[in-house]
Amino acid sequence: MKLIHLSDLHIGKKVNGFSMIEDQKFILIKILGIIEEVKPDGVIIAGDIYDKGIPPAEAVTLFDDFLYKLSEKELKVFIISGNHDSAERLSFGSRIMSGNNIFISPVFKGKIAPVTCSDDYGDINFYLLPFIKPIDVRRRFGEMGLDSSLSYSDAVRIAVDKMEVDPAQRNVIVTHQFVIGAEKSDSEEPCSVGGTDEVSADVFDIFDYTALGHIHGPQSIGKDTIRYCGTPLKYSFSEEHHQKSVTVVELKEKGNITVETIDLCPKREMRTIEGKFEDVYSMNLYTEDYVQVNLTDDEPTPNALRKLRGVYPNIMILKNGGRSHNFILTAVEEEKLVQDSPLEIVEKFLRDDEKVILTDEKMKYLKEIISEIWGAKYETD
Ligand SMILES: [Mn+2]
Repeated sequence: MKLIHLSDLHIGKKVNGFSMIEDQKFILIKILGIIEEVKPDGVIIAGDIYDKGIPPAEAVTLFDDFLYKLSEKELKVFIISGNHDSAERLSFGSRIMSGNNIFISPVFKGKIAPVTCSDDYGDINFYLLPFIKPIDVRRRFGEMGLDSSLSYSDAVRIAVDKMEVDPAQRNVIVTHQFVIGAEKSDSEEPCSVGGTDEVSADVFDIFDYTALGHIHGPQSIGKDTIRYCGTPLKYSFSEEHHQKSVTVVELKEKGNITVETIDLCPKREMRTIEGKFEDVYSMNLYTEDYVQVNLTDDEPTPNALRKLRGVYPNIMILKNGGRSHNFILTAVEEEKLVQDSPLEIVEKFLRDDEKVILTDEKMKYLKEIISEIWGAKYETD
């Protein structure tokens, strides 16, 4: 049985204020192309389908379309909810969809029954474990007398124990947790202080393949068969050197399993450009990539963002002014700045950068000056 393992689509996500929907649409089409070629028997999506519990309409439309195209193929789809999803909303209609070979984890209620499929080598059980917290396990297994000291590791261990997995068969778990040893990036939900949300990899020892979601860089933990496939797109500059991919898993007879990857090429890359303003500006390499520009001049360059946008229309972050000024502005913040009135801008600057709150008297004085410069339009806030 051949499987394609995906996770962390985060459909509807904004990165530094930029909507990723066009990039997501593009990459999902690429993924459908890979599926067309590989002809898997199943597609796994290991959580964080959406970026928000209540995703924007365009995100739902895009995912609905993707799911429909998957359903037209001869394959099964296994989906779980991640920490970014609402388990209830994601599983809407799931009992109906299971009739069309689309299996979505219901809200965690305790014992998980597998979805069993078969191939020439026998049965394969798919356990769909949605993202869970210790509190979910304590609530569902009240009779065990678990208290607030229950760790993530033990919570997931209990959830797995209750599955009563038959080790003689082939078993796949789809899960969305942070496994100890995984290398993080900046676009995951901030992890708990001191790593309390970490789960020990040995919890998954009983499974032939552990299809993980949650961590955004593709990586295996300890062995090939405990694996994060990673996001299909880069969602932060900390990921600029990642090679995003889909994971292809082939299970033959028990114990015979191969794991490979197929690289994904995005519509727009995400990368950092560093140098003096004149050099960066005159490179004249027009690109629609998402860039962060670090200007290393000693002094900030006036209107740098506006000028650079001619060359890098999708500039996301500008670090302007080298060591002496740590002036960081995202493009969206600048746009907001243009819309703000001068009074709001001065007030914000004094409050955030200088830690000064204006007295009524000073505010009045400031308004007078602003109105003198720009006219009566900005007299009131
Ligand atoms: Mn995620």
